[in-house]
Amino acid sequence: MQLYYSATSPYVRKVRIVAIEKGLDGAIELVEAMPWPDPSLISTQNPLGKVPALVLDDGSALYDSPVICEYLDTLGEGSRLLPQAGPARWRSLRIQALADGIMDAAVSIVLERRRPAELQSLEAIQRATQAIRRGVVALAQDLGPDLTAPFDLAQIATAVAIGYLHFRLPDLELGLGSRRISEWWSLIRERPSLAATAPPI
Ligand SMILES: N[C@@H](CCC(=O)N[C@@H](CS)C(=O)NCC(=O)O)C(=O)O
Repeated sequence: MQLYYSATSPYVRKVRIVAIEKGLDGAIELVEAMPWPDPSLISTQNPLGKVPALVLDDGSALYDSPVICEYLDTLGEGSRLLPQAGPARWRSLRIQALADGIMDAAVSIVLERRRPAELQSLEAIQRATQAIRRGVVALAQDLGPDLTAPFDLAQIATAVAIGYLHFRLPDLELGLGSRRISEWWSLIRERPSLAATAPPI
């Protein structure tokens, strides 16, 4: 399998953490395909021009990150990262959607800030910032009473979202605003799959 990736994408990081946690890291070749500024390479695998895309051995490609994560979860070793049925599955998928939505809002701020100052929309930045603030509060509630619960897809998505806020928007101090998130973060931050996929400084 080949993973078309960029080193700073949080969606790619989520997929790579899942691959490591499932013991599949060695089965995946990384192909760098930076969508900015040139989406031509990634567009050969994902018509939307976005990383990640996972090219399977039969030449077909999977995207986007929730689909790839679920696919890898069916292949790898160990217990499932995404429960297969029932309320636990819907809870995990909801938390992943929340974490991915926080990443979407954070990426939109990063892109807005890259525009010339006179073209930036303060309103768009504030709207996305509020969405992130609400999202982080909800993620903290979703962690549940047991902070040592298994590192499943919900926790992986949460960790990647919080990590991306630290990485790209440290000035907004959005990621560790909640004591609960801070406590949990200090428990999981040394995990090898997180360390191995940390974005370049
Ligand atoms: N929902 C997608 C989001 C992927 C995404 O937005 N990737 C960004 C990189 S962080 C990208 O490739 N953007 C290029 C573009 O929007 O043209 C997923 O979960 O895979």
